[in-house]
Amino acid sequence: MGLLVNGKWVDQWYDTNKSDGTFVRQDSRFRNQISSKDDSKFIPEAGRYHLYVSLACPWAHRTLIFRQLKQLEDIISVSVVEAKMMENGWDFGENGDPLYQLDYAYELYLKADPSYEGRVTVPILWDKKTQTIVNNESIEIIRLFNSAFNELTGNTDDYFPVELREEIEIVNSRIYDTINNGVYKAGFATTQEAYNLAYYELFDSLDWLEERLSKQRYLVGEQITEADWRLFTTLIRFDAVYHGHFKCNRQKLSEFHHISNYVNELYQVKGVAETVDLEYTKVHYYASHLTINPTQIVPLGAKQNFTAPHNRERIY
Ligand SMILES: N[C@@H](CCC(=O)N[C@@H](CS)C(=O)NCC(=O)O)C(=O)O
Repeated sequence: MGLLVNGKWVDQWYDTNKSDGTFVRQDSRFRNQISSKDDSKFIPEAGRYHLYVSLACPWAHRTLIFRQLKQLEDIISVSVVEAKMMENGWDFGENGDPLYQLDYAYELYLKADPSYEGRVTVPILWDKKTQTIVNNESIEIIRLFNSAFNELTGNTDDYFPVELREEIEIVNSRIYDTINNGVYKAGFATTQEAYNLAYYELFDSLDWLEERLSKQRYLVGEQITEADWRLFTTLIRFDAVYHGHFKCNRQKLSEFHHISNYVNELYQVKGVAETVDLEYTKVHYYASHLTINPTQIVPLGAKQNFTAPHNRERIY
């Protein structure tokens, strides 16, 4: 784990903790859009873009789910980095990355911009034509997948409908701060106070969610929206990783009746189960974060069953 400084990779643990021990996430740098407007540098084209992901990463996982839901499998190619992220950061494995045979993701960032400084993160949406990063912010990549390629795929399913946007944003904002990023704030805290705060905020939000999902089937409106998928990728990892490794242990997710039924339902949406790999995910977290788990032992734990029958249709 490290970052790019002055064109060079520096192996260093998170430098992004404030002096009070609070984990702070760096903003993503590549923020281009794909659109068919005349002045657009990046236009929707089949075979032009490539997505680099880790199956462990909840942010990258969103983009993989949207690639499935929006039937982009033949339009956008994808490759998966090695599970472990050690001193050189994300690793492309023995054969290198499929486009340029590079060894590490930081080399791809340098290829996109030799002056890039900072963390090297996944997901990465890459343009094969201009050989650069289009976007490395999952929130923007899923919105782009939601609509930019509709004319090519004919799939017009909309997970960010105009009439629900305001409420989606309100829900997203609490979920991002206290759940998606909240588990990291608990796990990467370096003071007891910072951990306690993240823990209490996280479980307050899970209690709020449990209550909300006892009355409605999805987070916003009557349909699945991006808010559900943004939450799902954190929830599906909860018992396997965040409960133990990140010390988010007031209770397990499976002990929340409504939330766990909701997770099972989303897991069973067509195309989603094949984007989930909890064994790989456990190896990534437990074996890569040496400051939290220096022995790198990956706990065994019971196999989880997300396909258990649920009766949500009948509840509402
Ligand atoms: N804001 C980014 C965050 C992406 C992110 O932090 N990814 C993690 C993996 S879960 C990563 O690549 N971390 C490597 C590092 O920070 O060095 C997004 O949502 O796309």
